[in-house]
Amino acid sequence: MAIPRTCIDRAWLRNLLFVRLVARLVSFPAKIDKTMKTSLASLQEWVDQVASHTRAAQVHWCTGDDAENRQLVAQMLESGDLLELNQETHPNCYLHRSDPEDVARVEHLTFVCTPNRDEAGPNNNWMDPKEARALMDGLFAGCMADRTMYVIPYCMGPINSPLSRLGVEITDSPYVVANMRLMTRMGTPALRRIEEEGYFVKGLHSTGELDPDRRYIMHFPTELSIMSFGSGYGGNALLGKKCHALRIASYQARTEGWLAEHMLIVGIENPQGETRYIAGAFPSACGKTNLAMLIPPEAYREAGWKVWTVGDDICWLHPGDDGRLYAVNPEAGFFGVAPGTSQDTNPNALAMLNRDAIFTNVAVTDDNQPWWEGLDDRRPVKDWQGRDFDPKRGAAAHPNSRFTVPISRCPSFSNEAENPKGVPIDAIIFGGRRASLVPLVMEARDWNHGVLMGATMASETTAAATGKVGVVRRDPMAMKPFCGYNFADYWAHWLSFGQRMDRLPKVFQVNWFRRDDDGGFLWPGFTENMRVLEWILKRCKGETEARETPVGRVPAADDINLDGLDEVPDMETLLAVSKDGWTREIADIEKYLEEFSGRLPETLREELEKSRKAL
Ligand code: GTP
Ligand code: SPV
Ligand code: MN
Repeated sequence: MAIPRTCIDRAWLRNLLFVRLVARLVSFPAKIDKTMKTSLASLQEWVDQVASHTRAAQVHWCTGDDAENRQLVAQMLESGDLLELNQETHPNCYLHRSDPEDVARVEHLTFVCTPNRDEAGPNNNWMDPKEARALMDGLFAGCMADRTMYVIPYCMGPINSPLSRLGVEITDSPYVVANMRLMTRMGTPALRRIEEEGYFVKGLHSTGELDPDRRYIMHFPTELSIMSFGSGYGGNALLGKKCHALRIASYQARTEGWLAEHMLIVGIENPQGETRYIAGAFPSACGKTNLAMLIPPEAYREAGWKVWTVGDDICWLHPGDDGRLYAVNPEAGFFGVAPGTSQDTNPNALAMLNRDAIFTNVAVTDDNQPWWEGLDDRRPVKDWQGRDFDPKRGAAAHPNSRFTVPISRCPSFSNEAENPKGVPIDAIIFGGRRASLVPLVMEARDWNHGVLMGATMASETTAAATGKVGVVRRDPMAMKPFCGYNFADYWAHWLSFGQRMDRLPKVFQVNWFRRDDDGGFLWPGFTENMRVLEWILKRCKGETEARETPVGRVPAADDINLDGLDEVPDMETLLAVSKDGWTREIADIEKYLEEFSGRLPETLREELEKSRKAL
């Protein structure tokens, strides 16, 4: 794919450069404020150089304070970037309607530009860093001529944690600033830490003309830099999130001996008051936010069980001195999927969405409240594009419509979320959307087998990325779109923890999405997932048995507590391991792993062979 694309880009790039040159000759020079805004020379130089290259009309250094935010919001209300929602029911809540062609991540336009192609691996689109840089420089030239350029210093992770990492995002989008303020620790404290460390990830972003043909998300892991052009959507534009905290961070983590993962972090407190932490990797729109803030079923609550939210999307795992893995959430907010969020499914999310939230691409009711499919049975009047709602045109809210809120607003927010050491992890779970085959829960034989489970997991694609929805694809560790280097090396890195640490978490695979013949879900999900978490924690403490199968250990039907469920699920089907089905699955996995041959760790092959023999 890279070769023809590159040819087109070159011709197009020449045209673009010519247009920019003419524009530059006929326009007046921008007025750039040359006062030093930071004591860090390398940062000041970069900002000046970008301001001059993009010909920004003004440069604004973000402090992150309330007055700044009020001013930005006022300005966006005026420009139409934000619309006010019902301020009586939803104080300080706003709606952003994006360009209809700019509603999700664009995996086909996302590149990892390592010095050589093999380092990026078959799991990434690759472009030569020099070529990518030239392409992006062309796009950015003069692109902020009539716009304000915002400089956003941010910290990923608790501001006082040695595990946190710093970055600066430059953007011309006030919507990005407002979201980064909620999603990261942004502003003056972050800038002070950047100046002390003298070291940060450089992210350059412009919404450009929002032209899907001039849209690229480029990563330069060896240079700790990101360049993103042509999209204002979350994962493409909030560069601290997927671009920094996963793609760049995973690359750094490999050389530094830790892991940057697409995982939620949740604490489960038992009736004895003891809290254990679980990290869970589920692909985009497959249930991380919901699991991170679930409220236990009534019988569990009465018995004294509690659930504490540490993070819902990204998890940095570091080895501790005690041989355990410790997790921090690098984010400070949620950028969550709106559709399906309701009082029944996720009351904690609903409770934090009635103030201080930004909604993107949801519908609105007749009294201007935000609305989406699955919320309740009110009828929306305007759809996500602001048109009169007409069910013939599809859903009222975009399937990937989202909310942004500070994590501290979550009723189940954990006290430990700010712990600079992180929280110790007892179990890692891998989950995906599989209509058949994968049982409700299955425990790995050991760490190496757990890595194989993660490396070979698959899931149906969702609306979180552009492209077809509902297609089953391999999504190793839920990192297919986010790993900043070759998956084969990434799996080897995961395996290496087996030798280095003696109190590793137990590994499990779960599947909330198995369906019956009529297409309905076999497992009630949401709050009831607590029942599976309880079994997982019992296994971690050696308090319950499991049945050995060729592909992992499953509970006996009556080992999952079903007390209080209105309808008894079909546990036999939910826990079945089909010999034929798994034989086919393993053949398919083998084919997939062949893509990585030459670099694939031998241990993974051996683990797969063990399962095959046992079948
Ligand atoms: P990203 O933010 O894209 O990374 O998504 P996520 O993994 O946090 O997914 P999220 O929790 O937002 O859930 C995505 C969709 O799946 C929502 O529509 C949920 O209502 C639905 N969902 C979540 N958990 C369950 C579950 O246990 N069962 C079923 N049937 N649906 C679920
Ligand atoms: C995902 O797609 O996994 C998300 C939303 O969490 S985004 O920030 O766009 O990546
Ligand atoms: Mn995600």
